[in-house]
Amino acid sequence: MKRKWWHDKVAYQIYPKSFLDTNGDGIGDLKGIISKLDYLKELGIDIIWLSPVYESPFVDQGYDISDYYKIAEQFGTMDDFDTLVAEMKKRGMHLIMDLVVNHCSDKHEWFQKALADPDGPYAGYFYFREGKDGKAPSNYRSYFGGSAWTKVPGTNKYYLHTFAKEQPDLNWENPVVRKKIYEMINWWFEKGISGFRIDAIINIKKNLDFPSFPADGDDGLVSCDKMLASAHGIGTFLEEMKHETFDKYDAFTVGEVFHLKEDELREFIGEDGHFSTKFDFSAHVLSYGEHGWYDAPALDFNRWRTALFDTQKADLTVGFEANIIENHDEPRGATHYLPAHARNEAGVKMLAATYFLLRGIPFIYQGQEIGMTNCVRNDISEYDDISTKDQYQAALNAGCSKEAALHACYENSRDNARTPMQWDNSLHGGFTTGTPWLAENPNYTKINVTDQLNRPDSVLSFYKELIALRKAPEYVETFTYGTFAAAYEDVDHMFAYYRTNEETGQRILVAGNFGTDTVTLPLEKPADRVLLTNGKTADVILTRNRESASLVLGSCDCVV
Ligand code: ISL
Ligand code: CA
Repeated sequence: MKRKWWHDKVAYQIYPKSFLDTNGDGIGDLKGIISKLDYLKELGIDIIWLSPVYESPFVDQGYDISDYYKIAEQFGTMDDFDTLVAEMKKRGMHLIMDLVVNHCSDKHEWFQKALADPDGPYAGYFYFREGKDGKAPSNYRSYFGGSAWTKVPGTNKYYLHTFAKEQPDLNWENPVVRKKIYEMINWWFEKGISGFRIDAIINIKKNLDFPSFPADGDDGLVSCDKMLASAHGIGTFLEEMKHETFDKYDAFTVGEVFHLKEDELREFIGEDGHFSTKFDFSAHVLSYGEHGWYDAPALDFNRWRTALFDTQKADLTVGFEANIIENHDEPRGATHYLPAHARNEAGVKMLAATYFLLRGIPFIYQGQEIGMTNCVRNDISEYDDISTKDQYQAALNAGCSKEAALHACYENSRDNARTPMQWDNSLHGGFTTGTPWLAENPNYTKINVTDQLNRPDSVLSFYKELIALRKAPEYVETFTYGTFAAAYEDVDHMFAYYRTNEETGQRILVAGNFGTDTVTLPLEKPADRVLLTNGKTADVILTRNRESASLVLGSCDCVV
């Protein structure tokens, strides 16, 4: 396997709006990020993924871009951005931006020109189609609810938006559009960034017949996914983009790739794949029910473990996955993946160690490193997110009580991840001196960075040790390139696997007991040493008796 600069790196996602506000307007900003670079460097972070900071009306928190060449005013200036890049370079860190090119904002100049002249060239930047019998061209539901087609005023035409109506889909079939996108990408590379996280990229290839499908809900609509699944040939676009942009800069790219078609893995993340890596969403999709996330089933440990392990097995000879337990679209891992009895510091550390040492590039989402949790709200008005409002309404329409609908939001709302970063125990968790754009989680008094920096047994200190271990010269080869093999799969609530360096024979067991009972695991041979435990060393008993080497793990114990 050809070695790449990013193979052994650790990445961290920043959601700028909620990270740190330096001017008291209640909105996080670039200056806030710059002021925390030393904190991230200390933690051991190499790559920062910055969620969108471009000019935007913020209908979908910046994932609706009105100017790809400008920094949103509330985040700062282009000078601030250049300073961020320079300060990161000084620290040997890499910046990757969010590339949102399936759609732009309806306020983007291109869409405004298309509206002004629906038969002119700019209409060809989007999907404008004639209505059928006074209705939309087909029965697609957008991801944020309602039809994915919205009427172009004063015409019988509709435009396609797989997300909100303020996010018209860009027409990738149009070579002019593709060329403008590639120019923009290269313009950012010239500023010194190292790559991109690529948003909703599976959506760029449409089935141009736009056929209707049988409805999958009472609204008579069908998920856009159905149309996307019937579209073929995305690889041509992705190869062209890579050739015109990423390849020229030896970039690190991570695709937001859902619903990969069969046999496409190598094409996407193989040695010469479209992307360096893609996020493993096999666990995330488990939190979708039949109609979205409001009717999601409770997380089943075995399904979760199987999903992650299947990804590991499939990837082994192909490439690298980007491993995550959180991002800005998902609930907090400390709440979502941990059973009730494990929602404590020991449990959070166990979750950290078990996902972090899987084969692939580990990503940490802001606040995850201190074990931030989901947030209880009493009314839907306390949420901001467009998708949360849609799912809440869908729940009510389906006959759920207000309490049940709010509970679903507590479990799965994207806003759980978007509450302000909890820096200290001062008002608003030290995020702002003003009023935060989204109310903070009141548990900042207990869960915050300052407290954890001062405590050697904190979740934050554990993450530091974990990152240092992953990069330690004597183990980095095994953790980066070593094989993955599941272990003790027959033991209830045991998340365990071996990472093995086939060349040196070094073999490292990672095990976490997510169950309530103490478990004794027989070992093939006595272990040389314990590299890391979650601070409960007293309960982790390694029996070194030659005849019966075994490992005893109490509830929430983990050991490497
Ligand atoms: O249903 C999905 C795929 O089948 C969705 O999960 C979808 O792909 C995902 O929500 C895309 O998310 C990204 O693009 C959105 C934005 O709201 C999210 O924040 C972003 O991560 C639109 O740009
Ligand atoms: Ca601010």
